[in-house]
Amino acid sequence: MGNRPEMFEGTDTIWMDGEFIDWEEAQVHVLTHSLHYGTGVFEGARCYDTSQGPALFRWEPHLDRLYSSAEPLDHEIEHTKEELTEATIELIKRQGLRSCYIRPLVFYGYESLGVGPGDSPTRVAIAAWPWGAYLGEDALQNGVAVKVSSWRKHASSQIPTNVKATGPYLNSMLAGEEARREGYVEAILLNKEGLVAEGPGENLFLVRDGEIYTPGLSQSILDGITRNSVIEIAEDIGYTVHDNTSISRGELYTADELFFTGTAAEVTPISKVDNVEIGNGGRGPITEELQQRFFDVVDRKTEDYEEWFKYIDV
Ligand code: PPE
Repeated sequence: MGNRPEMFEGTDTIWMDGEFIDWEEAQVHVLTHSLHYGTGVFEGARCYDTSQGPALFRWEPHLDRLYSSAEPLDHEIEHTKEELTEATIELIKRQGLRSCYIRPLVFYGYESLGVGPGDSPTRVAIAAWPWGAYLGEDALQNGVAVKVSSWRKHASSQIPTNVKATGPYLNSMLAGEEARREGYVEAILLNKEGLVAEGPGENLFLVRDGEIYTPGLSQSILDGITRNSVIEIAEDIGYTVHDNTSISRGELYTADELFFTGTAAEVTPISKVDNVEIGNGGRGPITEELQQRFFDVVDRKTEDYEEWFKYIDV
């Protein structure tokens, strides 16, 4: 095959169903169940090249979320958490990666077709590749212009939103592409009630009068691991964090600061919503402080939060 896409340069191995195989060999049949019905579940985690060497960031919560996402879809993962951890570490070592994004995927394979997965086997794959700033380097400094999507976030009464399943990302894809077609970098989705939910692949935070707000878990959002980390970091600095709120659309435009969090997006400031400048129209001071602190933590420039890291012995 050859001609690996640019995004995946520097990689050569995928772990699939218990084996390390060549990147190009990691193929599935076109009648794979999850390809037709979006019945997979996945994770996105990061390995940071810290001052103490490469380390998985908050690996356990990511793994726990993968296994709990699998439950409502009736997936039975035949591998233990220890096996997947070992596989991931070995995958990173074999490819000589230091800083990378890790994508475990659990999906129904090829056996029978029809909405019910029937005898289709649950298969597991893990990939890891270098992935820099999700919304661009510039985004981390200057923030991103976002559009409030005309698409609503699906309600968790329709498709569970605390489950990281593949199919529901159609909702994210539609919102993101609508925004990009109109020249924005990213979208914000309102939930079925018209309250702020999250970004297509990020949780959202708002700063007002020196306090921090983020939509509660009942607002049809993913229970983001970066969200939880940033809440803890902010509270440890001394900020009041309201993490069980509902935020109205109007509050977005009048916020002092807004920012996204996510494994891929890390801590990304939002500069404008629907072309209305937020605060000074760039990265706000509290966002900058939290972002700086977040990067200091993941680079292991500080000694606290040590329990968030699983070091890889390279
Ligand atoms: N909400 C959604 C809908 C979401 O997809 C993510 C992660 C988050 C919130 C933040 O969750 P956490 O990563 O646990 O802090 N989105 C993943 C996929 C991004 C992609 O483009 O693919 C991610 O950041 O890895």
